[in-house]
Amino acid sequence: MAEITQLIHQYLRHNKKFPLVFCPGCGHGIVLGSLVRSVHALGLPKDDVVIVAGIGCSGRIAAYVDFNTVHTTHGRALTVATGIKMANPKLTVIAVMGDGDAFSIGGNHLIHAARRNIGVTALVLNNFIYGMTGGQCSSTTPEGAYSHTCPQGQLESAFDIVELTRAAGAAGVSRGTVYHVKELDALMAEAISRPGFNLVEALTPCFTQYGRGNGFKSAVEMFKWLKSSCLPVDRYEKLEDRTGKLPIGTFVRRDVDGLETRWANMRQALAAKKGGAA
Ligand SMILES: Cc1ncc(C[n+]2csc(CCOP(=O)(O)OP(=O)(O)O)c2C)c(N)n1
Ligand code: SF4
Repeated sequence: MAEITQLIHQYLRHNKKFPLVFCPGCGHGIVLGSLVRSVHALGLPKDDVVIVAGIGCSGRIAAYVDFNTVHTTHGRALTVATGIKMANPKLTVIAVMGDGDAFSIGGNHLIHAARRNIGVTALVLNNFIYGMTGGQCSSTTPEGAYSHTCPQGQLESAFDIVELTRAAGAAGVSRGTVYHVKELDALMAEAISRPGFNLVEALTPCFTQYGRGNGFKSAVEMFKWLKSSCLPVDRYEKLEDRTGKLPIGTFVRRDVDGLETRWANMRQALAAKKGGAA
């Protein structure tokens, strides 16, 4: 308890209104906690950390944490994060986005950030829906699920975030949940530490806009669903019947230099050729 109080005082902005703006039972606050604990565990000075958030309930996280923060426009967090990392590679840059932000309106930026392997950590809060704007379907809404824009059930298939990002070339790809908090903390710390583009998908319940319309009786039931359906990837792979199950853990670990490093190396090589400084 004393440790939690210390983290609250050290990392949260005291002039912000608490409790958080999130609905009761929303998982986003748990992801906020995970973000703070992972930065703390890595011993990163607060002034060296930049949180770049998009627009959405998830983007509100940036308002509460006492790092350098930028609240950008919907779908563009990764473009701003890319610019910051290229301008000052020493900074730890973390882009916080919802599934709509990262994979719908911002999907193009995400695949190119992964392809370029810019040294940014993408933290995607996947609640399968547009939470902030009232429950429209996103590109991760499961086929058949209810949303206000597909009341008869989603006809489109959902992106598999892990496979999409892996195919695009990211250095690291992992998935955790807000039920498995300790594991999520560790996935975050690992992703922040690895050079190149690293994505962490955090499954987080939105009872208000998603659960209510999809047969869950409460937010608690959604947490129970995460508990019963998600399991470590090594155990998942041994299952004969994987119906209704989802693997969590790290799926991709690639040894690459971030774009910012390759850029600096290129400049140095050019300068050496010309006999001047980079
Ligand atoms: C360019 C632009 N298009 C649309 C919107 C409206 N808008 C704001 S948040 C949002 C969706 C948020 O959903 P998601 O990114 O999944 O985050 P969540 O609220 O679920 O955390 C939309 C469509 C906007 N602010 N800007
Ligand atoms: S609408 Fe959903 S995502 Fe937004 S705060 Fe409420 S529960 Fe969380």
